[in-house]
Amino acid sequence: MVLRAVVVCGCILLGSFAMASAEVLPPAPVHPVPTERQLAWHELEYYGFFHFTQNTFTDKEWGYGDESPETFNPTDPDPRQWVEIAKEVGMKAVIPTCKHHDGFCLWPSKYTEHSVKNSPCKIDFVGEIAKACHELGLKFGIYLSPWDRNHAHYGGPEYIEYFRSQLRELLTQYGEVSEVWFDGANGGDGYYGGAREERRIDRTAYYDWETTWAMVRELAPNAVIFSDVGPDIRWVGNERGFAGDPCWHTYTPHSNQPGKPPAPGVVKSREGVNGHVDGKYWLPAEVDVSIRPGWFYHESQNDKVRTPENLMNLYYQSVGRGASLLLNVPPDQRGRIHENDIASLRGFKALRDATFKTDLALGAGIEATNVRGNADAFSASNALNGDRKTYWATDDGVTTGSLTVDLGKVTNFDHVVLQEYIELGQRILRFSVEAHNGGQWTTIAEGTSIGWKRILRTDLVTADKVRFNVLEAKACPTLSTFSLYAGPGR
Ligand code: FUL
Repeated sequence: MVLRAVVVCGCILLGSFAMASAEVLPPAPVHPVPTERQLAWHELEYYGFFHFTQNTFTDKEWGYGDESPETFNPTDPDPRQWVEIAKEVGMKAVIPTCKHHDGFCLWPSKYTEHSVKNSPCKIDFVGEIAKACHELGLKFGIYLSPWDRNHAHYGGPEYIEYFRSQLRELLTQYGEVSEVWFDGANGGDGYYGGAREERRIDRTAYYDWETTWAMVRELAPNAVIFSDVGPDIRWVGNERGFAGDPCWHTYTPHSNQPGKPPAPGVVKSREGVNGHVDGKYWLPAEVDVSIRPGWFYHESQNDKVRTPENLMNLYYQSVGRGASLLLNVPPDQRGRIHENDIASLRGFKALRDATFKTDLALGAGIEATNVRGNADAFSASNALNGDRKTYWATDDGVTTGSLTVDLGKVTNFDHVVLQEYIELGQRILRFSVEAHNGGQWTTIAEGTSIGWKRILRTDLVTADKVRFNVLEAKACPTLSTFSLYAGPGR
Protein backbone atom coordinates (compact mmCIF):
# COMPACT_ATOMS: atom_id res chain seq x y z
CA MET A 1 0.00 0.00 0.00
CA VAL A 2 2.76 2.37 1.07
CA LEU A 3 4.74 1.39 -1.97
CA ARG A 4 1.73 2.04 -4.22
CA ALA A 5 1.25 5.49 -2.68
CA VAL A 6 4.89 6.33 -3.28
CA VAL A 7 4.63 5.17 -6.88
CA VAL A 8 1.40 7.11 -7.49
CA CYS A 9 2.81 10.19 -5.81
CA GLY A 10 6.03 9.89 -7.82
CA CYS A 11 4.03 9.61 -11.00
CA ILE A 12 2.04 12.73 -10.21
CA LEU A 13 5.25 14.63 -9.43
CA LEU A 14 6.95 13.38 -12.55
CA GLY A 15 3.83 14.12 -14.56
CA SER A 16 3.58 17.72 -13.40
CA PHE A 17 7.31 18.25 -13.93
CA ALA A 18 7.05 16.85 -17.43
CA MET A 19 4.01 19.06 -18.09
CA ALA A 20 5.75 22.20 -16.84
CA SER A 21 8.82 21.64 -18.97
CA ALA A 22 6.77 20.44 -21.92
CA GLU A 23 4.82 23.70 -21.81
CA VAL A 24 7.87 25.91 -22.18
CA LEU A 25 10.46 24.34 -24.39
CA PRO A 26 13.45 26.32 -25.64
CA PRO A 27 13.05 27.87 -29.07
CA ALA A 28 13.78 25.58 -31.98
CA PRO A 29 17.25 26.29 -33.37
CA VAL A 30 17.63 28.45 -36.46
CA HIS A 31 20.13 26.58 -38.62
CA PRO A 32 23.03 26.56 -39.15
CA VAL A 33 24.20 26.41 -35.53
CA PRO A 34 27.74 26.09 -34.15
CA THR A 35 29.33 22.75 -33.33
CA GLU A 36 30.83 22.10 -29.89
CA ARG A 37 34.32 22.78 -31.21
CA GLN A 38 33.18 26.08 -32.75
CA LEU A 39 31.52 27.10 -29.48
CA ALA A 40 34.78 26.46 -27.63
CA TRP A 41 36.57 28.58 -30.23
CA HIS A 42 34.08 31.48 -29.84
CA GLU A 43 34.98 31.57 -26.14
CA LEU A 44 38.64 32.31 -26.90
CA GLU A 45 38.08 35.68 -28.62
CA TYR A 46 41.73 36.82 -28.45
CA TYR A 47 44.81 34.71 -29.16
CA GLY A 48 48.29 34.96 -30.57
CA PHE A 49 50.18 34.14 -33.74
CA PHE A 50 53.96 33.68 -33.64
CA HIS A 51 55.64 34.14 -37.03
CA PHE A 52 59.18 32.91 -36.63
CA THR A 53 61.50 31.14 -39.08
CA GLN A 54 64.45 31.81 -41.40
CA ASN A 55 62.82 35.12 -42.37
CA THR A 56 63.51 36.41 -38.87
CA PHE A 57 67.23 36.18 -39.68
CA THR A 58 67.18 37.05 -43.39
CA ASP A 59 64.92 40.09 -42.95
CA LYS A 60 62.36 38.73 -45.42
CA GLU A 61 58.62 38.07 -45.41
CA TRP A 62 58.62 35.09 -47.76
CA GLY A 63 61.77 32.95 -47.76
CA TYR A 64 62.66 31.41 -51.13
CA GLY A 65 63.31 27.99 -49.64
CA ASP A 66 67.08 27.90 -50.24
CA GLU A 67 68.06 29.25 -46.81
CA SER A 68 70.68 27.20 -45.05
CA PRO A 69 69.66 25.78 -41.64
CA GLU A 70 72.86 27.50 -40.41
CA THR A 71 71.13 30.87 -40.87
CA PHE A 72 68.52 30.03 -38.26
CA ASN A 73 70.50 31.10 -35.22
CA PRO A 74 68.63 32.86 -32.38
CA THR A 75 71.09 34.31 -29.86
CA ASP A 76 68.99 33.89 -26.70
CA PRO A 77 65.99 31.71 -27.52
CA ASP A 78 63.17 31.43 -24.98
CA PRO A 79 59.93 30.08 -26.51
CA ARG A 80 58.42 29.74 -23.05
CA GLN A 81 58.68 33.52 -22.68
CA TRP A 82 56.44 33.88 -25.75
CA VAL A 83 53.72 31.84 -24.09
CA GLU A 84 54.19 33.53 -20.71
CA ILE A 85 53.71 36.94 -22.30
CA ALA A 86 50.66 35.69 -24.22
CA LYS A 87 49.14 34.48 -20.98
CA GLU A 88 49.97 37.63 -19.08
CA VAL A 89 48.26 39.83 -21.67
CA GLY A 90 45.09 37.74 -21.78
CA MET A 91 45.53 35.63 -24.92
CA LYS A 92 43.74 32.32 -24.62
CA ALA A 93 45.74 30.37 -27.22
CA VAL A 94 48.80 30.66 -29.44
CA ILE A 95 49.60 29.43 -32.94
CA PRO A 96 53.26 29.22 -34.04
CA THR A 97 54.27 28.99 -37.72
CA CYS A 98 55.55 25.43 -37.46
CA LYS A 99 56.50 25.66 -41.16
CA HIS A 100 56.09 28.80 -43.27
CA HIS A 101 56.26 28.98 -47.08
CA ASP A 102 60.08 28.59 -47.05
CA GLY A 103 59.63 25.01 -45.81
CA PHE A 104 61.92 25.31 -42.78
CA CYS A 105 60.49 23.31 -39.87
CA LEU A 106 60.54 24.62 -36.30
CA TRP A 107 60.35 21.05 -35.06
CA PRO A 108 62.73 18.16 -35.88
CA SER A 109 60.48 16.49 -38.44
CA LYS A 110 61.73 13.06 -39.39
CA TYR A 111 60.68 13.66 -42.99
CA THR A 112 63.20 16.41 -43.83
CA GLU A 113 66.66 17.69 -43.05
CA HIS A 114 65.39 21.24 -43.50
CA SER A 115 64.62 21.93 -39.87
CA VAL A 116 65.85 23.11 -36.50
CA LYS A 117 67.67 19.80 -36.04
CA ASN A 118 70.37 20.97 -38.48
CA SER A 119 70.53 24.54 -37.22
CA PRO A 120 73.05 25.76 -34.64
CA CYS A 121 70.16 25.97 -32.19
CA LYS A 122 68.67 22.51 -31.81
CA ILE A 123 65.55 23.60 -29.95
CA ASP A 124 62.24 22.00 -30.90
CA PHE A 125 60.29 25.26 -30.85
CA VAL A 126 56.96 23.59 -31.52
CA GLY A 127 57.53 21.20 -28.64
CA GLU A 128 58.60 23.94 -26.23
CA ILE A 129 55.62 26.12 -27.11
CA ALA A 130 53.17 23.22 -26.83
CA LYS A 131 54.63 22.24 -23.46
CA ALA A 132 54.41 25.79 -22.12
CA CYS A 133 50.81 26.09 -23.38
CA HIS A 134 49.75 22.86 -21.71
CA GLU A 135 51.48 23.86 -18.47
CA LEU A 136 50.19 27.42 -18.41
CA GLY A 137 46.64 26.59 -19.49
CA LEU A 138 46.62 28.12 -22.97
CA LYS A 139 45.29 26.36 -26.02
CA PHE A 140 47.82 25.36 -28.64
CA GLY A 141 47.26 25.66 -32.39
CA ILE A 142 49.44 24.97 -35.40
CA TYR A 143 50.17 26.78 -38.67
CA LEU A 144 51.55 24.46 -41.35
CA SER A 145 52.01 26.11 -44.73
CA PRO A 146 50.60 24.01 -47.56
CA TRP A 147 52.99 25.81 -49.92
CA ASP A 148 56.59 24.68 -49.49
CA ARG A 149 59.23 26.49 -51.54
CA ASN A 150 61.98 24.18 -50.33
CA HIS A 151 60.56 20.78 -51.19
CA ALA A 152 61.79 19.17 -54.42
CA HIS A 153 58.45 17.50 -55.09
CA TYR A 154 56.15 20.43 -54.45
CA GLY A 155 53.48 20.28 -57.13
CA GLY A 156 53.48 16.47 -57.35
CA PRO A 157 51.75 13.70 -55.33
CA GLU A 158 54.84 12.94 -53.20
CA TYR A 159 54.64 16.36 -51.64
CA ILE A 160 51.05 15.81 -50.53
CA GLU A 161 52.15 12.67 -48.75
CA TYR A 162 54.99 14.62 -47.12
CA PHE A 163 52.62 17.43 -46.09
CA ARG A 164 50.22 14.95 -44.48
CA SER A 165 53.05 13.08 -42.74
CA GLN A 166 54.18 16.37 -41.19
CA LEU A 167 50.64 17.21 -40.17
CA ARG A 168 50.41 13.79 -38.54
CA GLU A 169 53.61 14.48 -36.58
CA LEU A 170 52.26 17.80 -35.36
CA LEU A 171 48.88 16.38 -34.40
CA THR A 172 50.26 13.36 -32.56
CA GLN A 173 53.46 14.49 -30.85
CA TYR A 174 52.48 17.66 -29.04
CA GLY A 175 49.33 17.00 -27.07
CA GLU A 176 45.93 18.59 -27.63
CA VAL A 177 45.72 20.91 -30.65
CA SER A 178 42.91 23.49 -30.67
CA GLU A 179 43.26 25.02 -34.15
CA VAL A 180 44.86 24.03 -37.44
CA TRP A 181 45.63 26.99 -39.71
CA PHE A 182 45.82 26.40 -43.45
CA ASP A 183 47.08 29.34 -45.46
CA GLY A 184 45.47 30.24 -48.80
CA ALA A 185 48.80 31.47 -50.26
CA ASN A 186 49.83 28.57 -52.51
CA GLY A 187 52.16 28.06 -55.44
CA GLY A 188 54.64 30.30 -57.23
CA ASP A 189 58.38 30.42 -57.70
CA GLY A 190 60.78 28.78 -55.29
CA TYR A 191 63.92 26.79 -54.71
CA TYR A 192 62.18 23.38 -54.93
CA GLY A 193 65.24 21.26 -54.18
CA GLY A 194 67.40 23.28 -56.55
CA ALA A 195 65.03 23.50 -59.54
CA ARG A 196 64.53 27.23 -58.88
CA GLU A 197 61.44 27.57 -60.95
CA GLU A 198 57.82 28.62 -60.99
CA ARG A 199 55.32 25.94 -59.92
CA ARG A 200 51.61 26.54 -60.24
CA ILE A 201 49.13 24.12 -58.77
CA ASP A 202 45.40 23.70 -59.21
CA ARG A 203 44.28 25.03 -55.84
CA THR A 204 40.89 23.37 -56.14
CA ALA A 205 42.28 19.87 -56.66
CA TYR A 206 45.96 19.55 -55.70
CA TYR A 207 45.63 19.29 -51.94
CA ASP A 208 42.48 17.16 -51.87
CA TRP A 209 41.49 19.08 -48.77
CA GLU A 210 38.62 16.78 -47.83
CA THR A 211 41.11 13.99 -47.10
CA THR A 212 43.38 16.26 -45.09
CA TRP A 213 40.50 17.67 -43.06
CA ALA A 214 39.28 14.13 -42.35
CA MET A 215 42.74 13.35 -41.01
CA VAL A 216 42.59 16.36 -38.68
CA ARG A 217 39.15 15.25 -37.46
CA GLU A 218 40.50 11.78 -36.72
CA LEU A 219 43.68 12.91 -34.93
CA ALA A 220 42.44 16.12 -33.29
CA PRO A 221 38.66 15.90 -33.02
CA ASN A 222 38.41 19.09 -30.94
CA ALA A 223 40.52 21.24 -33.23
CA VAL A 224 38.88 23.86 -35.42
CA ILE A 225 40.17 24.04 -38.97
CA PHE A 226 40.82 27.49 -40.40
CA SER A 227 41.05 28.31 -44.10
CA ASP A 228 39.46 30.58 -46.69
CA VAL A 229 36.58 28.12 -46.84
CA GLY A 230 36.57 26.70 -43.31
CA PRO A 231 35.30 24.08 -42.60
CA ASP A 232 35.15 25.58 -39.07
CA ILE A 233 36.55 29.12 -39.17
CA ARG A 234 36.75 31.48 -42.13
CA TRP A 235 39.29 34.10 -43.15
CA VAL A 236 37.85 37.58 -42.72
CA GLY A 237 39.28 38.53 -46.12
CA ASN A 238 41.85 41.13 -45.08
CA GLU A 239 44.99 41.36 -42.99
CA ARG A 240 44.32 44.86 -41.76
CA GLY A 241 42.52 43.89 -38.61
CA PHE A 242 38.83 44.36 -39.13
CA ALA A 243 35.64 42.40 -39.46
CA GLY A 244 32.73 44.12 -41.17
CA ASP A 245 29.58 45.64 -39.77
CA PRO A 246 27.62 43.45 -40.08
CA CYS A 247 29.74 40.36 -39.57
CA TRP A 248 27.41 37.35 -39.80
CA HIS A 249 28.67 34.04 -38.46
CA THR A 250 26.92 32.37 -41.37
CA TYR A 251 28.74 32.24 -44.69
CA THR A 252 28.68 30.52 -48.06
CA PRO A 253 32.12 30.48 -49.73
CA HIS A 254 31.88 31.48 -53.40
CA SER A 255 34.55 30.64 -55.94
CA ASN A 256 36.38 33.43 -57.72
CA GLN A 257 37.15 31.16 -60.71
CA PRO A 258 34.26 30.42 -63.04
CA GLY A 259 33.49 26.73 -63.24
CA LYS A 260 35.70 25.87 -60.25
CA PRO A 261 34.53 25.06 -56.73
CA PRO A 262 35.58 27.34 -53.87
CA ALA A 263 38.83 26.25 -52.14
CA PRO A 264 41.59 27.83 -50.07
CA GLY A 265 42.93 30.60 -52.33
CA VAL A 266 39.90 30.27 -54.64
CA VAL A 267 37.22 32.38 -52.95
CA LYS A 268 35.70 35.78 -53.25
CA SER A 269 37.57 36.61 -50.08
CA ARG A 270 36.02 40.07 -49.74
CA GLU A 271 32.76 38.37 -48.82
CA GLY A 272 34.44 37.06 -45.66
CA VAL A 273 34.37 40.48 -44.06
CA ASN A 274 30.56 40.57 -43.75
CA GLY A 275 29.63 36.91 -44.18
CA HIS A 276 26.12 36.19 -45.46
CA VAL A 277 22.97 36.72 -43.47
CA ASP A 278 21.53 33.55 -44.98
CA GLY A 279 24.85 31.72 -45.31
CA LYS A 280 24.72 27.96 -45.66
CA TYR A 281 27.32 27.19 -42.99
CA TRP A 282 28.22 28.34 -39.50
CA LEU A 283 31.66 29.71 -40.44
CA PRO A 284 32.56 32.58 -38.12
CA ALA A 285 35.36 35.01 -38.99
CA GLU A 286 38.87 35.12 -37.56
CA VAL A 287 40.70 38.44 -37.90
CA ASP A 288 44.43 37.78 -38.38
CA VAL A 289 46.62 40.84 -38.16
CA SER A 290 50.16 41.69 -37.09
CA ILE A 291 51.27 43.98 -34.29
CA ARG A 292 53.93 45.24 -36.74
CA PRO A 293 53.76 46.09 -40.46
CA GLY A 294 55.33 42.70 -41.32
CA TRP A 295 54.35 39.22 -40.22
CA PHE A 296 58.00 38.52 -39.32
CA TYR A 297 60.36 40.50 -37.13
CA HIS A 298 62.37 43.24 -38.81
CA GLU A 299 64.61 45.45 -36.73
CA SER A 300 63.66 48.38 -38.94
CA GLN A 301 60.08 48.08 -37.67
CA ASN A 302 60.88 48.36 -33.98
CA ASP A 303 59.41 51.84 -33.94
CA LYS A 304 56.31 50.78 -35.89
CA VAL A 305 54.73 48.52 -33.30
CA ARG A 306 51.01 49.23 -32.94
CA THR A 307 50.16 51.34 -29.91
CA PRO A 308 47.78 50.11 -27.17
CA GLU A 309 45.10 52.45 -28.54
CA ASN A 310 45.56 51.06 -32.05
CA LEU A 311 45.26 47.50 -30.70
CA MET A 312 42.14 48.49 -28.76
CA ASN A 313 40.67 49.72 -32.00
CA LEU A 314 41.45 46.37 -33.64
CA TYR A 315 39.71 44.70 -30.72
CA TYR A 316 36.53 46.72 -31.26
CA GLN A 317 36.67 45.94 -34.99
CA SER A 318 37.08 42.20 -34.46
CA VAL A 319 35.88 40.88 -31.08
CA GLY A 320 33.47 43.80 -30.92
CA ARG A 321 31.82 42.54 -34.11
CA GLY A 322 31.59 38.89 -33.14
CA ALA A 323 34.86 37.75 -34.76
CA SER A 324 38.03 36.60 -33.01
CA LEU A 325 41.32 38.50 -32.92
CA LEU A 326 44.38 36.48 -33.92
CA LEU A 327 47.16 38.95 -33.17
CA ASN A 328 50.60 38.18 -34.57
CA VAL A 329 53.59 38.99 -32.35
CA PRO A 330 56.79 38.03 -34.18
CA PRO A 331 59.72 36.98 -31.96
CA ASP A 332 63.01 38.72 -32.71
CA GLN A 333 66.50 37.48 -33.61
CA ARG A 334 67.20 36.62 -30.00
CA GLY A 335 64.21 34.31 -30.12
CA ARG A 336 62.24 36.47 -27.69
CA ILE A 337 59.30 38.82 -27.84
CA HIS A 338 60.71 42.31 -28.26
CA GLU A 339 60.35 44.84 -25.43
CA ASN A 340 58.37 47.28 -27.60
CA ASP A 341 55.80 44.62 -28.44
CA ILE A 342 55.52 43.61 -24.80
CA ALA A 343 54.92 47.21 -23.74
CA SER A 344 52.11 47.61 -26.30
CA LEU A 345 50.51 44.32 -25.39
CA ARG A 346 50.52 45.27 -21.71
CA GLY A 347 49.07 48.69 -22.49
CA PHE A 348 46.34 47.05 -24.57
CA LYS A 349 45.49 44.72 -21.69
CA ALA A 350 45.33 47.64 -19.27
CA LEU A 351 42.88 49.42 -21.58
CA ARG A 352 40.63 46.38 -21.85
CA ASP A 353 40.72 45.82 -18.11
CA ALA A 354 39.92 49.44 -17.34
CA THR A 355 37.07 49.53 -19.86
CA PHE A 356 35.37 46.26 -18.99
CA LYS A 357 35.95 46.35 -15.22
CA THR A 358 32.42 46.89 -13.92
CA ASP A 359 29.23 45.81 -15.63
CA LEU A 360 26.89 48.64 -14.70
CA ALA A 361 23.79 46.67 -15.70
CA LEU A 362 24.61 43.55 -13.68
CA GLY A 363 21.65 42.67 -11.50
CA ALA A 364 19.63 45.79 -12.47
CA GLY A 365 15.84 45.68 -12.73
CA ILE A 366 14.55 44.46 -16.05
CA GLU A 367 11.26 44.01 -17.87
CA ALA A 368 10.47 42.44 -21.19
CA THR A 369 7.58 42.99 -23.59
CA ASN A 370 7.31 39.21 -23.89
CA VAL A 371 8.84 36.27 -22.04
CA ARG A 372 8.66 32.83 -23.53
CA GLY A 373 5.79 31.04 -21.81
CA ASN A 374 6.22 33.48 -18.89
CA ALA A 375 8.79 30.97 -17.69
CA ASP A 376 11.71 31.82 -15.38
CA ALA A 377 13.93 29.74 -17.63
CA PHE A 378 13.62 32.44 -20.33
CA SER A 379 13.12 35.54 -18.21
CA ALA A 380 14.55 38.95 -19.05
CA SER A 381 16.82 38.87 -15.99
CA ASN A 382 18.80 36.08 -17.63
CA ALA A 383 20.37 38.73 -19.84
CA LEU A 384 21.71 40.56 -16.79
CA ASN A 385 22.96 37.75 -14.59
CA GLY A 386 26.47 37.44 -16.05
CA ASP A 387 25.82 33.83 -17.06
CA ARG A 388 26.10 33.38 -20.83
CA LYS A 389 24.39 30.03 -20.69
CA THR A 390 21.08 31.53 -19.55
CA TYR A 391 19.09 33.75 -21.88
CA TRP A 392 15.95 35.75 -22.48
CA ALA A 393 13.68 34.39 -25.20
CA THR A 394 10.25 35.27 -26.56
CA ASP A 395 7.32 33.12 -27.63
CA ASP A 396 7.37 31.47 -31.03
CA GLY A 397 6.23 33.88 -33.70
CA VAL A 398 7.21 36.94 -31.62
CA THR A 399 10.14 38.31 -33.59
CA THR A 400 10.26 41.83 -32.19
CA GLY A 401 10.35 42.97 -28.57
CA SER A 402 12.10 45.07 -25.97
CA LEU A 403 13.99 44.72 -22.74
CA THR A 404 13.86 47.73 -20.46
CA VAL A 405 16.68 47.89 -17.93
CA ASP A 406 16.11 50.01 -14.84
CA LEU A 407 19.51 51.05 -13.51
CA GLY A 408 18.01 52.39 -10.26
CA LYS A 409 20.04 55.60 -10.53
CA VAL A 410 21.38 57.96 -13.14
CA THR A 411 24.41 56.22 -14.62
CA ASN A 412 27.15 57.17 -17.09
CA PHE A 413 28.33 54.68 -19.69
CA ASP A 414 29.73 54.55 -23.21
CA HIS A 415 29.77 50.84 -24.07
CA VAL A 416 26.92 48.38 -24.61
CA VAL A 417 27.78 44.68 -24.86
CA LEU A 418 25.29 42.20 -26.32
CA GLN A 419 25.40 38.43 -26.83
CA GLU A 420 22.90 36.10 -28.43
CA TYR A 421 22.55 32.53 -27.24
CA ILE A 422 24.21 31.23 -30.41
CA GLU A 423 23.65 27.58 -29.57
CA LEU A 424 20.24 28.28 -31.14
CA GLY A 425 21.69 30.12 -34.13
CA GLN A 426 22.16 33.75 -35.06
CA ARG A 427 18.58 35.03 -34.99
CA ILE A 428 18.52 38.80 -34.53
CA LEU A 429 18.63 40.79 -37.79
CA ARG A 430 18.22 44.37 -36.57
CA PHE A 431 18.18 46.07 -33.20
CA SER A 432 18.43 49.45 -31.48
CA VAL A 433 19.35 50.68 -28.01
CA GLU A 434 17.67 53.67 -26.37
CA ALA A 435 18.51 55.58 -23.21
CA HIS A 436 16.12 57.33 -20.87
CA ASN A 437 17.03 60.61 -19.22
CA GLY A 438 14.85 63.50 -18.01
CA GLY A 439 11.67 61.82 -19.22
CA GLN A 440 13.00 61.39 -22.78
CA TRP A 441 14.03 58.28 -24.71
CA THR A 442 16.87 58.74 -27.20
CA THR A 443 18.33 56.18 -29.61
CA ILE A 444 22.00 55.71 -28.78
CA ALA A 445 22.90 52.77 -31.02
CA GLU A 446 21.52 50.72 -33.90
CA GLY A 447 22.84 47.65 -35.56
CA THR A 448 22.24 44.37 -37.35
CA SER A 449 24.42 41.36 -36.47
CA ILE A 450 25.04 40.40 -32.83
CA GLY A 451 25.84 36.67 -32.61
CA TRP A 452 28.53 35.66 -30.14
CA LYS A 453 29.29 39.25 -29.14
CA ARG A 454 28.65 42.81 -30.13
CA ILE A 455 30.41 45.71 -28.43
CA LEU A 456 28.84 49.05 -29.25
CA ARG A 457 30.69 52.23 -28.44
CA THR A 458 28.50 55.23 -27.83
CA ASP A 459 29.01 58.87 -26.91
CA LEU A 460 28.93 59.33 -23.17
CA VAL A 461 25.37 58.43 -22.14
CA THR A 462 23.75 59.55 -18.88
CA ALA A 463 20.63 57.53 -18.21
CA ASP A 464 18.53 55.90 -15.52
CA LYS A 465 16.96 53.38 -17.91
CA VAL A 466 18.14 51.69 -21.08
CA ARG A 467 16.04 49.84 -23.63
CA PHE A 468 17.15 47.13 -26.03
CA ASN A 469 14.79 46.68 -29.00
CA VAL A 470 14.77 43.73 -31.34
CA LEU A 471 13.42 45.26 -34.56
CA GLU A 472 13.68 42.20 -36.79
CA ALA A 473 14.63 38.57 -36.24
CA LYS A 474 14.69 35.30 -38.20
CA ALA A 475 12.61 33.69 -35.45
CA CYS A 476 11.88 34.44 -31.79
CA PRO A 477 15.08 36.13 -30.54
CA THR A 478 17.39 35.18 -27.68
CA LEU A 479 19.71 37.41 -25.67
CA SER A 480 22.14 36.02 -23.14
CA THR A 481 24.03 39.20 -22.27
CA PHE A 482 23.16 42.85 -21.92
CA SER A 483 25.99 44.79 -20.25
CA LEU A 484 26.98 48.42 -19.88
CA TYR A 485 30.45 49.80 -19.26
CA ALA A 486 32.11 53.14 -18.80
CA GLY A 487 35.53 53.47 -20.43
CA PRO A 488 38.52 54.91 -18.56
CA GLY A 489 37.97 58.45 -17.40
CA ARG A 490 34.20 58.26 -17.81
C1 FUL B 1 49.56 34.90 -45.51
C2 FUL B 1 51.04 34.53 -45.65
O1 FUL B 1 51.48 34.61 -46.99
C3 FUL B 1 51.77 35.48 -44.75
O2 FUL B 1 53.18 35.33 -44.84
C4 FUL B 1 51.30 35.23 -43.32
O3 FUL B 1 51.70 33.94 -42.90
C5 FUL B 1 49.79 35.38 -43.23
C6 FUL B 1 49.24 35.03 -41.90
O4 FUL B 1 49.16 34.59 -44.21
O5 FUL B 1 48.77 34.31 -46.45
